[in-house]
Amino acid sequence: MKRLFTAVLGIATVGVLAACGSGPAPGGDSGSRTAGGTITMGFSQVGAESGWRTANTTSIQDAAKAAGINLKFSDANGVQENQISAIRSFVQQRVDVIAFSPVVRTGWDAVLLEAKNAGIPVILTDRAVDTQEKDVYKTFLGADFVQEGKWAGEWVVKQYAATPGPVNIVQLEGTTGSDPALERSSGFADAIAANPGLKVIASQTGDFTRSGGKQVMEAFLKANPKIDVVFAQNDDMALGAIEAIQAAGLKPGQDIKIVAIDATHDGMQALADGKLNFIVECNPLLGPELMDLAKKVVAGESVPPRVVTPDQTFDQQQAAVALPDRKY
Ligand code: GYE
Repeated sequence: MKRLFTAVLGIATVGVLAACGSGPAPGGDSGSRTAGGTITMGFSQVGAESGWRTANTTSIQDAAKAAGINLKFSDANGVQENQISAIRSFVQQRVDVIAFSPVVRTGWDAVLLEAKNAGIPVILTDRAVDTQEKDVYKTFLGADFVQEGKWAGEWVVKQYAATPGPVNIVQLEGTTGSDPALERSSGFADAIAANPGLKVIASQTGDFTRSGGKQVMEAFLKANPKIDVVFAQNDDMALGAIEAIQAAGLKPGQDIKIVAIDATHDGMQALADGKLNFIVECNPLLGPELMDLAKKVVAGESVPPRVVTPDQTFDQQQAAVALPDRKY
């Protein structure tokens, strides 16, 4: 009976250790959890390419502090290899949980398997990955990018419902190979297919940056005598495009209509000022929800495999009303 009890106790202890997330460390417990039970999270951020990203970083840092989570934050400067090294170093440090916002969708299998084999749970934040591997992340927290692209496209469809085509659209894409660029492109294309007069005459990446948006828009304006609409896959590229349109002697929001995604403060200001026509929101304030999910995952509790953050849309009047209370 006593032996049975010891065996049961042994299993229970292993269970508790496994539930801690980092699991029993080979060669002794070098786990990063302090005696007080503080959770250590390694977070690998894409970079600081946009207003959205800056708001997202602040949200994660503030939420970690508020939740009492020890955050090891690493900025990859838009380079996938930097993210892979950061994640590897989090594995070596035996953090309790790893979260990251993948710069592109592919190429993560090896490092995700390393984390899995080390018993460290991973949470995808903001962007998804493509992988055939099983159980390499616990959950994916972020927006529905296809829906965002669809809403942007539906606005264009509605705007030009009574206009005989062709309506010439140029698209400023986000970072090539990134989840939001791929999905926003496909959602937008699906929506505008409703009216064959709507044509995407040029589409190129502006890398989600203001300078990228400006540069690509300058080239679009030189190459195309008639541009009716710009679809910018984020606010920063739309703001860059506004500069290029003004420099070409045209009125953004009037001569050329602009629809964007994010609804950051600067984008909303441009919308309220009439330089932009429509914005689909993408909420960057993922920090509090990420910390909740991290606590659950580390405690061994189950979490839904996908957590979608809700978004809304704004026209010029709605932007003017919403601006004073905007948190980002
Ligand atoms: O829309 C863009 C940022 O992944 C949702 O990345 C994010 C996107 C956001 O640089 O501004």
